[in-house]
Amino acid sequence: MESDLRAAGRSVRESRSMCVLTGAGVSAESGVPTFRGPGGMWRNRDPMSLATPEAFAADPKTVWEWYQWRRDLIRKCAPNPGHAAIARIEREKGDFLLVTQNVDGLHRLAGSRKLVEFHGSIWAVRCTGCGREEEIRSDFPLLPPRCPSCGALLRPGVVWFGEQIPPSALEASLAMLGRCDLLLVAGTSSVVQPSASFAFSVAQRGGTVIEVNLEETPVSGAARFSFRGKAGELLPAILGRADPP
Ligand code: BJW
Ligand code: ZN
Repeated sequence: MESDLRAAGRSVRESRSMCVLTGAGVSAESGVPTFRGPGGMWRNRDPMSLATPEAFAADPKTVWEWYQWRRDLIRKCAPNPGHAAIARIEREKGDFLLVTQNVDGLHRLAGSRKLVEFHGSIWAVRCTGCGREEEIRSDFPLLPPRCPSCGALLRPGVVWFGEQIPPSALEASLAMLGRCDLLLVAGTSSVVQPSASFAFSVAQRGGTVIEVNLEETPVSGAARFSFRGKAGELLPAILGRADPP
C-alpha cells in the first residue's frame, strides 16, 4: 500500500493534464451525509426518492424541507484535508479540472477554482416560472418558497434524476475527459450516470485512473490504483499535503 501510494503520487506529479472527479464521500469527513449507505436516510425517506422532478411536483414542501435541513447542516461544515489537497494540486498543474458531483460548495471554500459543479449547487435557487436564478444562502421562512418577481415556486438549483447536466459543465468535463492523462476518482459510489462512466472512458484511452474510496465500486476494476480508505487521509498522501492555513 505504501509503495502503491508512492507510485500513485509519482503518476500525479508526472501528469500533464489532470482531472479529478469527486462525490459525497469527499465531504463525509466534513460532516455532510452521503446519499447511499448508512446515514443516508432522512425521516426514513430514501434520498433517491426525493431527488426527482416527480417528487417535487407531487410534494414541493417535503422536498424543500429536506433541502432546508441539508442547507442548515452544510452551512456549519468546513472543508477537510481532502478538499485542501485537491485545491493545492490545481495550483501545480497547467491543465486541470475538478468535476464535483457535490452540491455543498466545500471545494470552492477550500480554494478550488478550476471546477465544475456537475449536479449544480444547493445554494442556487431557480424559479420554475420565469427561470430567474440566484444564489441564496439564508433560510427561507416559508416553505416552499415563491419567486418575488412572478410568484411561481422556487426550486433548488441542483440536477435531479432524469434532468440534463448543465450544458457548460458537461461540455467542459467531456473536453477534459478526451485529453487528460490522469483521472482521480474520489468518494463516489460510481452508480450515477453520466459521471460513473468517466473512469472507463479515460482507461479506454490508456489514461491512468486512481480511485479513493472506503469500498470497492463498479469502477475499481478500471483503476490502475484503487485505494481503500478515507479521502481526508488518502488524498493528502497521494496529492501532497496542503500548507497549514
Ligand atoms: C468515502 C468516505 C470517505 C464515504 N472517504 N470515500 C445510463 C444508464 C442508466 C441510467 C442512466 C443513464 N444515463 C442517465 C441515467 C439516469 C440517471 C442515472 O444515473 N441513474 C442511475 C442511478 C441508474 N442519471 C441522470 O438522470 C442524470 N441525468 C442525465 O444523465 O441526463 C441525461 C439523461 C436523462 C435520463 C435518461 C438518460 C439520459 C442526472 C443525475 C442527477 C443526480 N442527482 C443527485 C442529486 C443532486 C441534488 C442533491 O444533492 O440533492 O446527485 S442523486 C445523488 O447521487 C447526487 C450525487 O451527486 C449522486 C452521486 O452520489 P455520490 O456522490 O457517488 O454519493 P454516494 O452516497 O452514492 O456514495 C458515496 C461514496 O463515498 C461511497 O462509495 C462510499 O463508500 C464513499 N465514502 N465516506 C472516501 N470518508
Ligand atoms: Zn419567477
